[in-house]
Amino acid sequence: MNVAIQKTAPASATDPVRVSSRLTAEDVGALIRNEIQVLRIPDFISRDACKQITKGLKSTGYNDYLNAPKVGRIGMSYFETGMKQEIIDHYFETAMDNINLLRAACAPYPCPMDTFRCAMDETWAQGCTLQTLFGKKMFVGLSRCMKPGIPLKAHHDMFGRHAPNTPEAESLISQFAINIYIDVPEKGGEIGMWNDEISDAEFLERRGGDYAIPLEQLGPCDYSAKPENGDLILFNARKLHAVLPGEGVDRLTISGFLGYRGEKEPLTVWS
Ligand SMILES: O=C(O)CCC(=O)C(=O)O
Ligand SMILES: [Fe+2]
Repeated sequence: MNVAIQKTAPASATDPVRVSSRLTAEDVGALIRNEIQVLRIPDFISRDACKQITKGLKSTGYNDYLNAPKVGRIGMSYFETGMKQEIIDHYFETAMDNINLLRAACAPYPCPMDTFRCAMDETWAQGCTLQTLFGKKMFVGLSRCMKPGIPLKAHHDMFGRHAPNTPEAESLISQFAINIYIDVPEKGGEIGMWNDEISDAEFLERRGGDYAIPLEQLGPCDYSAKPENGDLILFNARKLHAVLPGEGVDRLTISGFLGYRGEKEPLTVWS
């Protein structure tokens, strides 16, 4: 596949990818203001924690997404509910058990999503809380497993598609992806991003019957970020993005979304 060929963005003040040594409100502000598209924080969790958590996640075991075959996950994404009431009920019924399942898989280390939630809460003036929907707590901390050679096809993430006409989705100003990289291949597995922010209607049309747009249908990505074990990466989930195929090992992450609704509001997290 030649889709991994990327344009290399020049390192300048306008570089869409920023690398920082710790999580700060200033850098999250730069994402919110659209000054940068990707914020990478190396060594957010230790290499020792990554090794132990890798074992815990693998022994817990991955199941495929209900609507994205070949992509393994522990926990459940609200994206999988597809507005079907039965699956929505299942999502909320299992939300707390899944949070605790991830905690058990990470023990004796804290679950990296808990670490992120605390760090974000301490960093953002109005705090960071678990998203509620229909008066119920959502799940956060989905662990994803990408097999070598398999990409996560190009998509954007829009809470509003899955929870339409809800105050929670309608009040969102920005949606960022949160990923903590637990075990990633040395070659491949980059996040590729395109400058395009297409409407959800256009996205749904372009993906057709698939869960996302095959990489072959797009030109090379406009910029990319190569994660390393222990990284925390936040990026603008409303831009078209994909995970390029990795080589050799399974690519394990713990993930969620971060919602911004204005300076006077807390940030929220969910999967
Ligand atoms: O695994 C990644 O690097 C990004 C996955 C993704 O599409 C997301 O978190 O929204
Ligand atoms: Fe995504």
